[in-house]
Amino acid sequence: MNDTRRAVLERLADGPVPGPELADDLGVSRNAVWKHVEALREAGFEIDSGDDGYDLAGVPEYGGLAVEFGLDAPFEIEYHDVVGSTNDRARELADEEASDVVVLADEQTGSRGRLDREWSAPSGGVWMSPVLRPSLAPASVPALTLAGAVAITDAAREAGVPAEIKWPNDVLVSEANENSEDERSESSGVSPNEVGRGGKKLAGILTEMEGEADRVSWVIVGIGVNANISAEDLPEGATSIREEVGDVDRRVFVQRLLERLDELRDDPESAIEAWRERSATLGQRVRVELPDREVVGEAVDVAFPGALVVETDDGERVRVHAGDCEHLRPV
Ligand code: BT5
Repeated sequence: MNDTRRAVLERLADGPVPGPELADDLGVSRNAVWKHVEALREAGFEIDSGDDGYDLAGVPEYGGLAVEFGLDAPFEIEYHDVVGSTNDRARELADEEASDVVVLADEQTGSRGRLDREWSAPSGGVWMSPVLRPSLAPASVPALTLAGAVAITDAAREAGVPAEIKWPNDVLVSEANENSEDERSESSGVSPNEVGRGGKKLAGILTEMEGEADRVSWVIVGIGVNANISAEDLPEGATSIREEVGDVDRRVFVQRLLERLDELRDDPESAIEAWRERSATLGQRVRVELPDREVVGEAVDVAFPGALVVETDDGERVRVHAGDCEHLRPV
């Protein structure tokens, strides 16, 4: 948001203020004040003009200015009703040197998961891609995925959803309250009855970056949360905030998520510590699919900058840096 417009909003939020006073305080013309007020009205803010001056009577439910208003983190929001992929749009902005901009959409028509998998993103979700330029070494960037997962989990818990994190990038509602029959799978000599994905998937993260060997240029932490969406509009095995507890105020949800991400983004150690506390994976028997093999054992820790430490049945400790992880039932 333009700084003057932000200042106009902040003044109006404190109570009615006459136009001329506002113009003097902000050092702009009365005509400029009027233009800002009109632009804010167009964006959905209800601004009354009475005898006492302009007064803020209502904030739009969702959208760029709505999220920026009252956001306690230094992000600008670029909002779209519909976009192909927020990550793709964020990459364009990153190429134009943008920083601390968040692409936010109500609906995506071409969104991606990891390894170019399809990601369903119907209207009602929280689909967002912050463009960050962290002061981290490239090798530390995976910690930002963990920070994103912590931020999603905390925002979801504040909304009443008992969310947990599954390594590396899923936020789940654990199957304690769910019927997991449909989530079992077969492979690798483990009985299908032993296997569960660990719960229903509420959110996923797709982190992309550009940089040189010793310097990060940008990182995009693409975050998809199934917010106000019904189960029939999502793939099997998915859940949403609506399904768990009813619709959430997405404006507040996005604000909380970004404020938490902002706290953790330059502090990978805290992100990892917070991740451990919210993890559904640690202590579980897991199977991790790697491109060339699979690792089965107990997930005993997550190590900097985000590797899963698995203790195999013959006592070997293996660090896994990327892969798909399944939670197995105890033998
Ligand atoms: C992910 O991939 O979980 C990363 C998803 C990232 C999506 C965000 S939305 C904003 C930003 N813009 C983008 O274009 N992407 C990011 P992965 O771990 O590979 O999981 C993908 C798998 O999840 C799919 O193969 C489906 O099985 C399942 N899936 C697809 N859509 C889903 C949904 N809405 N909810 C839960 N599961 C889903």
